[in-house]
Amino acid sequence: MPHYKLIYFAVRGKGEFIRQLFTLAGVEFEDFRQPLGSDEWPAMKKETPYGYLPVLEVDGKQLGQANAIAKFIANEHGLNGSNAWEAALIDSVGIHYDSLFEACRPFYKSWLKISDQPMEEAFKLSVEPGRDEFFPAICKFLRGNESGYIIGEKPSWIDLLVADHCTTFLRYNPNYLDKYPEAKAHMERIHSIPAIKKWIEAQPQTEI
Ligand SMILES: N[C@@H](CCC(=O)N[C@@H](CS)C(=O)NCC(=O)O)C(=O)O
Repeated sequence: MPHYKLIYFAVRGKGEFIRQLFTLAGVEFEDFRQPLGSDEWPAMKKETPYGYLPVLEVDGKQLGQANAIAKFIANEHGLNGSNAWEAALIDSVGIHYDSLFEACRPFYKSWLKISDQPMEEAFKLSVEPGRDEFFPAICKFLRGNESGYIIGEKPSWIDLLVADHCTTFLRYNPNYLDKYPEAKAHMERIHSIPAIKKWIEAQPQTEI
């Protein structure tokens, strides 16, 4: 088994679903959590493939971009759908999610205090419109799939990504998913998978 080192910040953000993916796959990994706002980050940033975290090191070789990391692990461990069609559908949801993540960036910046915009304003002006672009398609997938997963008959990396997003914004605003009950039920379903439940219970309860 290769040595996997997942490098991310000490929050959930775009790293937690990958930690959960390793957990679901039953694969050991080094869970490196860089403290937020540390003086080391600017130098580290220059050493990453794209200037961002997460980065996965596999026996010292680096892979950047959260979705590419997730697909790599998921492909190796049966968590990227059951065939090429399902993998493509999962990919399409991942690309759709990237728009929501970018819409949420002003909120994260405000939370990190690297922008002057009040969090409440970022939530109203950026997160809520992003949510309303994103979740109708997710709920449609969920209504059309008896398995309870977004795509296919078994959990995939996209279930973990979407469920973790829901955790963040339900913590901020318990009404976040009132218009999208299928997504809320999905989050609860994913987070009650025994391995995931156990993992979450052992983690620090960070806001983002
Ligand atoms: N497209 C990248 C975006 C990753 C990203 O935005 N990472 C943020 C944390 S969530 C980061 O590294 N921020 C530090 C910085 O910009 O210096 C991905 O999906 O992995």
